[in-house]
Amino acid sequence: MTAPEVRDTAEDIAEMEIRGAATIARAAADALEAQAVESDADTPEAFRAELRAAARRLRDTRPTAVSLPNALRYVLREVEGDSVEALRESTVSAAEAFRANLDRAQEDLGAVGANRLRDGDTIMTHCHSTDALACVRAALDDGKELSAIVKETRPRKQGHITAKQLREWGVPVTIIVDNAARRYLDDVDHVLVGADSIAADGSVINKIGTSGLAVNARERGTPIMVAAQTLKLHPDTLTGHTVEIEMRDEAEVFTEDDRAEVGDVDVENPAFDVTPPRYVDAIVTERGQFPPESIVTLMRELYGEGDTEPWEEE
Ligand code: RI2
Repeated sequence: MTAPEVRDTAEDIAEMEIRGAATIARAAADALEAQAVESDADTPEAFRAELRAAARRLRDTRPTAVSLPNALRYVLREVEGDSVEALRESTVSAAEAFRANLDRAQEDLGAVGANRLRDGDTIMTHCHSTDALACVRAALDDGKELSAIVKETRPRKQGHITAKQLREWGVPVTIIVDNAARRYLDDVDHVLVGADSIAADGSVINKIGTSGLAVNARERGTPIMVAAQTLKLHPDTLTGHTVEIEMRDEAEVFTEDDRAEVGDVDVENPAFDVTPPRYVDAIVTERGQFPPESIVTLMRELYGEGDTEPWEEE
């Protein structure tokens, strides 16, 4: 059987009810745990097969944020035992360990990122990233005062989530539309964004619009800081694979009414873009900050050269 939580989580990730690379990873680990707890498999083989099927279902929801398959790999590789009960217990403790690591990584990353932020600095944000906000939180906890220019982030306006969080923390916020970013870059001390995936060459895959922002920021001389825990490192890129960019439904950017008004046009709605490493000043992780070109060393240390995926059929 497939646990209802697996189906619900998969749907919620696909619909972006659950979103943000780290949050998706946590939800995936939770769903595997639910699968293990609710499984009625009567043999270890059947239990493992169900868990692999659940992982495939979760993995197939969105293609770009590598935190999702990295979470599934982490949990599945810890599953061990000769009985259903032992397998169940090991899955539950793997999910618990995964969540604890995630929390710790984000806190440690925040402390590193906060060191880059000075009292009185203004940041510019794009989309909503819990890793990026962890840096702000840690800087505020250090007693620094910050203000923020928050890009709206079309088409789904996740900038509003960032603005709400920053206001709850007492940070003064100015919202701008995405197209206004360059005009405000001279007023900004740091561009601070998250990442859905980091490639072996140090390219940053993040919400559509990040690359244009980074190019503009470089041209204005504004430093670009990417907050990304190591869960965002994409191991497949070590062996030459590229990161798939999710194309989302056109209805997010062009409605039926728009079509009736405008006529027959093609619509493209990429969710992410790729920022080349030369436009990024630092990638901030829980292991310290790295120039993007050196991230490959950390990736190799943490993920090796890759092997068969634990959700493939045996
Ligand atoms: P955290 C989001 O993608 C944004 O691109 C954001 O920068 C990134 O995930 C990382 O978020 P989406 O799920 O893991 O909104 O830092 O498409 O929370």
